[in-house]
Amino acid sequence: MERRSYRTDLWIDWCPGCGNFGILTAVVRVFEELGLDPSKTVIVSGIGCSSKIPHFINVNGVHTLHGRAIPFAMGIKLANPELIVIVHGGDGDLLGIGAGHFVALGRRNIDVTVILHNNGVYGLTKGQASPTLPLNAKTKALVKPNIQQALNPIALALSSGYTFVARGYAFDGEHLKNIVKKAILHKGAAFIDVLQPCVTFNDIFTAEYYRKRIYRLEDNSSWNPIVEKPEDRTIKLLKAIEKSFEWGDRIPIGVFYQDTTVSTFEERILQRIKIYLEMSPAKSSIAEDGGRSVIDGKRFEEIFRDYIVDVEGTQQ
Ligand SMILES: Cc1ncc(C[n+]2csc(CCOP(=O)(O)OP(=O)(O)O)c2C)c(N)n1
Ligand code: SF4
Repeated sequence: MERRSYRTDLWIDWCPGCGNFGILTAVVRVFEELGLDPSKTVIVSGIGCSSKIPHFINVNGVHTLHGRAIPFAMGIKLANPELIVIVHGGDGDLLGIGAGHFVALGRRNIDVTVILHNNGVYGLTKGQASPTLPLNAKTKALVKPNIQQALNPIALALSSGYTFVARGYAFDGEHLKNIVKKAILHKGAAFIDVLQPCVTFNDIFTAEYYRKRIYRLEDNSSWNPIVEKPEDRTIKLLKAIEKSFEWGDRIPIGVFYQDTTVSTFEERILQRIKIYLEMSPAKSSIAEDGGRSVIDGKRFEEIFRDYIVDVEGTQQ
């Protein structure tokens, strides 16, 4: 069988040597290996160097507003739960302006994969300090050292409720590919913090810096991040949070946490609206040909019959 090509032929305007290339390659290889249907796969991004990625991959793509990739992705997934939905964004996009949405996705545990291109700077707008750059760090793009504390993306994802949390490195392609694959196959909100050298504006977190420090969690045979029963959740979560603060001489990559015992938001909706999957919003007409919205009272009543409460507060 001929291998499907997921790359568009658009010219890529990332700087030569940028870590985004490694992420693009890893994602495309996963799509090839899984043989994803391009019409059922959607990449959603905000604004930034990293957010140009939907243009380079031959599946459905939406290049949205700065910080708004996650709400678009949540809407797409809930409107059509059959789709595979993947968000790409920078640390400025997802953890600065978009931080509230980042937390909301974790709390809901919607089956969406978020891939953070973590370069410690706002690349597209010329290197300002982003939410992951440590306090007092001074990159060549900054006039003075950074005046703000850094966020810990892994700890934030874990405490927000993401049920798959991992870290990859843009230039460890095989390892990153395996993580992306696991994240896409995971049922629930998945987050990957990808260390992505920005060769133009960040002269601290370079490939050389990471090469000396990165190690793989799975090389330690006692590391088991998978929650198999709800009773194990707290202990595994605490171990993962503790591990997420390891940053300095040694930087772990790999899966920090995976919990398949938590219901997804889609499953919770299904419990309340039995025909959600057959009649998800994407399968229901919302407007007439002329654009006038359609409110089908009968169908509405069918769905919400058990939930309609009259003004006196008695259930109908
Ligand atoms: C509401 C809004 N604020 C600010 C901007 C300007 N802006 C565009 S990209 C960007 C930062 C991108 O940085 P990051 O998200 O870290 O992505 P990178 O370019 O590093 O991949 C900013 C501030 C914008 N487009 N919209
Ligand atoms: S500015 Fe940085 S993040 Fe943007 S393309 Fe260049 S190297 Fe990559």
